[in-house]
Amino acid sequence: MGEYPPSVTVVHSTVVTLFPDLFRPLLEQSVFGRAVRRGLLRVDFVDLRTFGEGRHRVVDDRPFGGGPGMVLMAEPVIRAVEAARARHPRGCRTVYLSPQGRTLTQAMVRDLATAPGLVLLCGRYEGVDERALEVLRPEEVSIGDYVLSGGELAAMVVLDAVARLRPGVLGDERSPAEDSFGEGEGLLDHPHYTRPLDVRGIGVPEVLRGGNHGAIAAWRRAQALARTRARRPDLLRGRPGSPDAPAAAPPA
Ligand code: 6GU
Repeated sequence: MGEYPPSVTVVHSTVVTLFPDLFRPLLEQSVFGRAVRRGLLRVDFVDLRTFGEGRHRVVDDRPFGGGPGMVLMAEPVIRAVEAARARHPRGCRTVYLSPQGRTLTQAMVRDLATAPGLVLLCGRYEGVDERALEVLRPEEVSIGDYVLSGGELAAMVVLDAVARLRPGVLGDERSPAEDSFGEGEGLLDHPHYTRPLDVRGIGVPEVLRGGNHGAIAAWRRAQALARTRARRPDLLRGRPGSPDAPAAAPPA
């Protein structure tokens, strides 16, 4: 029903990582895998190890100043990202996945989806030598306030969220405009039910069993609003009709 944003352009992403194999399940399974097989999406990899130093292709070293863990060295990261960028047209965007980044939102996903290509840099260990970031100037993105052992899972989150905005990826009958945080309402989703009618004595709301589409739509909207108010009141802040919204202008 809803329209896809007309400006969605990302088809091709290149991931810079020490662990390309971690992405295999995403690329082969389910919605994402089907889109890749149909040629709606393309994900390539630059193996950071290839750009390591010496016979052992070393990519990390101990931090100046001491402390635990290892730091990814600047040169291998710079060369790997430059190699990845060379595979994309001008205007491609580089995202460094890191807990220090801006927390990803659906608005950021929609914006990233307009890029002519994405280069996703996955960190590991304690992070990347700051000078690589100074040279590459990537956009730094986090997926939430918790710590993962590397950027790979976060890169998969970005890939999935961007990919499903592309026409055809979800299948014909669905549109991301109807999502929670979608273009439309920015509300949490309403509850869903399927067969059978009775699950351990719990039924299905009567309104969903009649064919009154207006009543169904109204019920779903009310449920979405009530859930959002209960679970994520922050999403309602500033909306018309919410307590802290600016008062409506008096009639002239
Ligand atoms: Cl993007 N990377 C890591 N390592 N941890 C995270 C994250 C990213 N986002 C949240 N936690």
